[in-house]
Amino acid sequence: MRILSGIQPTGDIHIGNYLGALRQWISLQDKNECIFFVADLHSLTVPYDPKTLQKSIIEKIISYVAAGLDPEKSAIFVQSQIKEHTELCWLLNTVCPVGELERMTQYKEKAKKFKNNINAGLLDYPVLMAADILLYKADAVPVGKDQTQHVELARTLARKFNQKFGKTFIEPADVLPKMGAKIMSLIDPKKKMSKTDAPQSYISLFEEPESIQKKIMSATTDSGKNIKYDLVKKAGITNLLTIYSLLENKPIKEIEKKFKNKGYSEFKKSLIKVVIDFLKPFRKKQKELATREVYIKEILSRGKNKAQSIAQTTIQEVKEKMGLI
Ligand code: AQP
Repeated sequence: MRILSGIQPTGDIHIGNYLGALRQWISLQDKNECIFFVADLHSLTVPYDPKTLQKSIIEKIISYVAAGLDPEKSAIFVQSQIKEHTELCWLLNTVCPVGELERMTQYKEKAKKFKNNINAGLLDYPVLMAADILLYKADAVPVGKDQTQHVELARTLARKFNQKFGKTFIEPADVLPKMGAKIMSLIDPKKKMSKTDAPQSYISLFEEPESIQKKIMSATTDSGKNIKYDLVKKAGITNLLTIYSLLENKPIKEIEKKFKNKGYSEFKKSLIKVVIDFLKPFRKKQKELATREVYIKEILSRGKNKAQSIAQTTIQEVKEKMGLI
């Protein structure tokens, strides 16, 4: 299968992004043709600092490799370096009903969060994402739960285009992890963990041990005492249990048993150790890669070449089908 996905350079990649998306990418790269990119064009739709964006893009590439993406197995590139993404976005705009975009959950949430910057790009984000996917005729898109609505739109647009202009695109499937598709904020466990929220709400993949300790110790829980998985009554503890279970690779039941009759503080202290130990090799690799500028450039250049040749072939086909010269 051809697999494709991306992450925006909007902030630090956190354990939610890792457990929802990156971890799947890493396990899929052995048996599939994988293409992963940094979604820099998407990140322009929310307030950002042009002076730090380039640095943030490169940091994401480093994060991908430090977390376990293998550039020998996966093509890795930067979205804005392949102009066909925006070209296909425009062409798909012409088959996309505006109503489909206005009902998108992410659009509504971001429009609320960034009230003073509700730009057309924010509304059009899902069409660019459909273009990202359809350009490479990807079979499957590994994402967290918040992105499934957008992958569904990619399928809708593929179908609409195929009906109007003849079979061109594959309808891509979304691939979600069984657990961890929606890791919640440490401050507000009713909200998803997000890069653009306050730093206390997430743990970055390269977070220092002292900071991990502070964030977990102050993570919101309920007023009870039991370490029990209960999405409705104990959202905070349930979120921490999920993180524990995924990082330790142990079933929730086993962790509940381990902490039976023990308090939240003991559980949190144990979780701190689990998270610190799990992230330690990532921090080490990230530091090493940060000094290897030439290697990172080489990865990007190889990824770009591969992406470009697929993208150019698809755009040519699409333009011909749409009657363009
Ligand atoms: N909390 C989460 N739990 C599981 N998966 C998640 N993803 C995001 N948050 C969680 C998945 O990570 C990938 C990153 O997507 P993105 O960078 O395009 O933006 P996003 O989905 O909007 O993620 P963030 O972290 O919340 O970023 P901001 O704050 O910029 O909006 C996607 O596969 C996503 O599903």
